[in-house]
Formats: sequence, C-alpha cells, structure tokens
Amino acid sequence: MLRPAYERSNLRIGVVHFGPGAFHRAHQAYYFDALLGKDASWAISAVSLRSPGVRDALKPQDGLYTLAALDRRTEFRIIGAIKELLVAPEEPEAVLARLASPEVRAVTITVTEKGYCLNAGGELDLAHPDVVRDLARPDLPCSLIGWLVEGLRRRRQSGIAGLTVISCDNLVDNGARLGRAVVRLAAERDTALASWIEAEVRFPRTMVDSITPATEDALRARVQAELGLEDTWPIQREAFTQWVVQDAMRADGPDLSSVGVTITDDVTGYERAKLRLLNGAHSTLAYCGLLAGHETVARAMADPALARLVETLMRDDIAPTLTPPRELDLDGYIQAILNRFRNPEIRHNLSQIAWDGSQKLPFRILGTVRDALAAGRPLDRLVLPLAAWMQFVRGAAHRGVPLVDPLAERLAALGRACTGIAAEDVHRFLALDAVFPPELAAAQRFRTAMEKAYAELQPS
Ligand code: CS2
Repeated sequence: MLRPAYERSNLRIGVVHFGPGAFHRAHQAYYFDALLGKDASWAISAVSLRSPGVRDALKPQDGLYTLAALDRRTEFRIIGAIKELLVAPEEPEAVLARLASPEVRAVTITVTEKGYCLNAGGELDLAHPDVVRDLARPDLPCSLIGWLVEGLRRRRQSGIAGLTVISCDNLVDNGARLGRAVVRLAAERDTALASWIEAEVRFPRTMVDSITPATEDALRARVQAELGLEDTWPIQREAFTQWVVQDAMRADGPDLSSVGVTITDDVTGYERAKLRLLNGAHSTLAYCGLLAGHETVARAMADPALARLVETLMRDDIAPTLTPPRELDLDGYIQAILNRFRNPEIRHNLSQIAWDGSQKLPFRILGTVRDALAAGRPLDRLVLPLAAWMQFVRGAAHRGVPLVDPLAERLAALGRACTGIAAEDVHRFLALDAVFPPELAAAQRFRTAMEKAYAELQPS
C-alpha cells in the first residue's frame, strides 16, 4: 500500500475543486497527490455544490481515502491531497474566501455535463433556474458558473491575480465553453469584470480518462480485509489513467507535466478520439446491453454480438470521423479500449453509464452522426445507441422506473406517450430540441435510419 510521499501538516491549499465525486478522487486528486510530493502548495479544497455526502464521509478521516487500482495487479494507494471539504450552500463565505485566496492559483471541476447550465448550442442558458437564481443573488451563488464569477469578482476587488480554471468533464471543447459561460454571466453583472476575466483567467481545454465505477460495499470490505482500514468511501478504478491539458495555463498554474499529464496544443484530437470512441462505445454498450439483459460492461463485452457491434462501430464508423494527434496510433487505441472494457477486475454497471443520456449522447454520438451524414457514410450502426436509448426511456416509463437525467420528467412523459410504432415514437424523440439539433432531426436519411433501428430493437 502506497502512502502519501509528503508530510501532510506542511500542505497548503492551492487548488479548489468543484464536484469531488468518485472520478475526481480517482483522477485529478491522484495527480495532485503525486504533485504534492514535489510541491506542498497544491493541496485541494474540495467543494460540493449540493450534497454533504462526501464531506460527511471524508471529514472524519481527515480527507484521507483509499484509491484501489484494479487490474491484472491490484494497487492500493492512500490519497492525502484533500485538505479541506466544504459544502457550498452550508458555508458560502468559506468557499468564496478560498476562491479569493492568493494561495489558490487553480480551480478544477467535475460537475458532469449538466452542471454547466449550457443550452443545446453550448452557450450559457440564462433561463436556467440556477442561473436565474445567480442573477438575482450573485453574492450567494448556486450554479458552478455563479460561484466562479463571484469568486473571481472578489479576487479582482482585492487586487489578486487571476486563476487557471480546468474543466475535467466530458464536454466537447470543455474549457472554451466554460470560459464563455463565465464571461457571459460576469458581463450580466459588470462588463469590466467580464473583461478582466478574459484577460486574467485561463480556461484550458482538457481530456480526462480513467474508468471509475461507483464504490460498492464489496470494495469497503476488501479495503478492510486487505489493509485493515475502515474507509467510509474508498474509490476504485482501472489502472489506466490519462489527463491531457491544453498548453494554456497561467504561469503560476500547477506543473502537471511533472506528474505524467500531457500538455499539448492539440487537445481536440485526443478529446474527440476519447469522447467518440470510448464514451460512444460505452453508451452503446449501456443501452444495447441493458436491452439485452446485461448488467456490466464486461458482461456485455462477453456477448459476441455486442462485442462485434462495438468493435465495428469504433473501427468502421467512428474512426473515419477522427483526426487523431500524430502520436496517437488509432488502431492500438481502439484495441486498448476494448481490452479495458473486458477488465474482469472492474464491475462497471451499465445502469450507471446510462445516466444523463440527454446530456451525454449529443457529445458522444450526435457529432459522429452529423459527420457521417455529411460525408454520405452509413448510419445504420451509429444510430443504434440512440434508438436503444429511446427504447430504454420508453421501457423505464412504462415500468414506472425513474430515470437519472436532468430531463427525467420530460422523458418519462414522452416515454409514456410512446406506442411502439417506430415512425411515431422516433418523431416524438427527435422533437426534443434540447437533445437533437433541428437540422439533424429534419434530415430524412437520419430519420429513416432511426425508425429502422428503433423497430429492430422493439422488445418482443
Ligand atoms: C462513462 C464515463 O459513466 C459514463 O458515462 O462512459 O464515466 C467513462 O467511464 C469515463 O469517461 C472514462 O474515462
């Protein structure tokens, strides 16, 4: 078991993280834990925007937790990078004071796609209830964007330098979208503040990757049995982890390249390859696998028809839409993803990957569909995850099973209205402009392919 390679009492908080869920603790906190062995000024203040669960679990154990890398070889590491745990609605001034601290030089973020309050065009949705609330009470924010704007306002007011703000969520062009949203909300309050943010704050784009299933009691029991530790919330992930960050951080930002992070100007190549290949395949396995009665990624990959579908989808339909970085061998990258999916040590529930489909599918599948449509390439396999998602939504609605999705209520009503007649049901879903851009929904070749796939997936 690897313990922190530094004296925790010497640590100083240099980064605020919003959304300290499992992926943050498996990925960014792992890199900052390594960085702390070189520079004690990069400890983390972990801020939850809603739930006290992480704070309540980790504060009694001083922020320490076990990270289990489960692969051919299992490796346990105690992560000590989190020095503070805050719940924003309970202690807003503590969060804002931390954001305005001169020792804090970076913010990292994992709030999932829905946490950015963006509209279908990728811009800040000023009608989003949280944004409306932020505009009414900017001093007491509730959205991620609102917290960032108020924290930056206080920094500027105190004459403190800007920040490097690093989105670590699976959004296309995450840094640029985040930066535009922050500047947009700031401009609603004070155009001088918006200009200062544009000049002094960096929003590098990133690609993040490590398969991190939710913690289950079996992991807690294993940590207790093998390490003798009572850890309320250990984290598990595969051994593979990758972080690619645009070479656009402030000079006072963290030296992430010293701990294995790829700093590059070509994040797009990495980001598109990962989002479309890994995440596109994941969502395909989730919805097609659940319809076929499978529970986990590994079990779905043991189904020859599904494994063949996913590999063909990746190699023949998705790969042609990519312009990978020079140094990325696409064939090898695809094979590595398929091997990672087959990792027998990882129990990754398809139901977890199926969450938030309305937010994930546009980034993971629809971009590829649009490119294939424009290039006159086949759509039959590419639309399968979309049709399977529609059948997943319809089935959940008819069984009265609640969906985990920001559009859950709309989707449940839509699912209940579905009749099983492909043309009618597909028409209903394609009318969801929060998911399907109107110009794509109107494309006849896409509609025809959707109706065919939906009918083929019709439960018997
Ligand atoms: C998964 C991702 O839950 C999901 O939607 O597709 O969390 C996936 O495990 C990560 O992006 C892998 O890096």
